[in-house]
Amino acid sequence: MSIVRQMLQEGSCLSNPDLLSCPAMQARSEVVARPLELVSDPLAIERVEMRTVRLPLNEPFETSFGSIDSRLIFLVSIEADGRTGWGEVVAAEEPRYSYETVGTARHVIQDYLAPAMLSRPVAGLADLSACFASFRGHNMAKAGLELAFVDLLARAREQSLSQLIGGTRARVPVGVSLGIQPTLDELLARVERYLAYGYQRVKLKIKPGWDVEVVREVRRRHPNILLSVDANCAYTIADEKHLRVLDDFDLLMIEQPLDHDDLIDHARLQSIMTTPICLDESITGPARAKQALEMGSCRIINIKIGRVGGYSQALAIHDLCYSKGVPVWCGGMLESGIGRAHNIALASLAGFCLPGDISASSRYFAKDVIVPEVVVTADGAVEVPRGPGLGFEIDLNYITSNTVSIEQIEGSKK
Ligand code: OSB
Ligand code: MG
Repeated sequence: MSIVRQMLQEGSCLSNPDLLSCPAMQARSEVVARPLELVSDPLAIERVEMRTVRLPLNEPFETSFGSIDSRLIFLVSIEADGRTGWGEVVAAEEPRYSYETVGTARHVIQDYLAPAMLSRPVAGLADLSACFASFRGHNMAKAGLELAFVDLLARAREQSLSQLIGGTRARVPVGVSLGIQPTLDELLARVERYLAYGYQRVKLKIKPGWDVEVVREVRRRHPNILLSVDANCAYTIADEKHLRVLDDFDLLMIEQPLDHDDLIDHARLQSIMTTPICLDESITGPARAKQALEMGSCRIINIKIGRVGGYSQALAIHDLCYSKGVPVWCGGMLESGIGRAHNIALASLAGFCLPGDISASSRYFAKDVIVPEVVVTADGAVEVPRGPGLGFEIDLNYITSNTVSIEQIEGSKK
């Protein structure tokens, strides 16, 4: 039984405005045990490859900041000792969700991060973070390289990513994120479809003009589902009265209602709403997560490896939240299977008790870049792969046939 179902059966979550009171989420005093050795034998990276691949989306994805109908996927691979590790930079083409773009990430990797990574052997994850630390920001660019490094480390040890980072779940609960639709009927049809597939939680993208009435109707038709909303920063504190109406719908959470860098107004909004606020865009690293929790800006955190700058930061936020009994879940960025495989590993950690935005490959693309594709079970879970590294094969032929650009950065001593 999933932890969510368990929490629901205990009757303590949806019925209780304060998720922290769920028995499953009581503060843990024990230290999180993790086999991931932050230190490893020094590894001389020989080459970094950056590649962009255009994958059409099965249908347009619309949020409060715009609509896209294809995804320019940014893959990075690194080579050492005859092995290749794969990562994904989750930046979009335009600076809307975040200031980073495919273009800024390419520049920062090409001119700063890859040269730093190639300049000397890298002795583990902590050393890689240190190598990047003097460059400010550009978390998605840093994370892309870090993901590739962690995949390489896992392959070299013949461990799965999940094993390497100390994951405890064999399967992870998943939900679906549904974009803004041209009509309410189209949204309702998608809600039905994804519930029938088994997804354990439905998240609706909202914006002014597509919010209260939409949520009311979905909730009326589905009184018992786990339902949440994501505003992607579309409101201000001046909308507080309007947002409070959402308290009527027994939502699991409201994600990022206000501006990305405003923890103060989020704290004010949380103090007058019973629905837990979940922060996404605002949480750019462990320090910001600590501030948000101390200020009461949110009660749930969405962790995205790209947004926070890599596994090391994602693990630190997880550990902080786990020790405080704050639920976390794994967000998504419409990744290809490569980024998705990393998300599955992250979501296998103990604190990820709420369903992640980790949908089946077929929810996004006609065909994915990995084999087998990610599938969702009829009871709304994704199996955590056990094979070495990502645990999926890379479909290099398919990647090559959709490649838009490739650049290689070589180390000095080949
Ligand atoms: O805010 O969580 C978000 C996609 C792109 C950018 C931001 C977000 C999203 C999603 C989709 O909600 C999650 C997914 O299924 O990958
Ligand atoms: Mg979000």
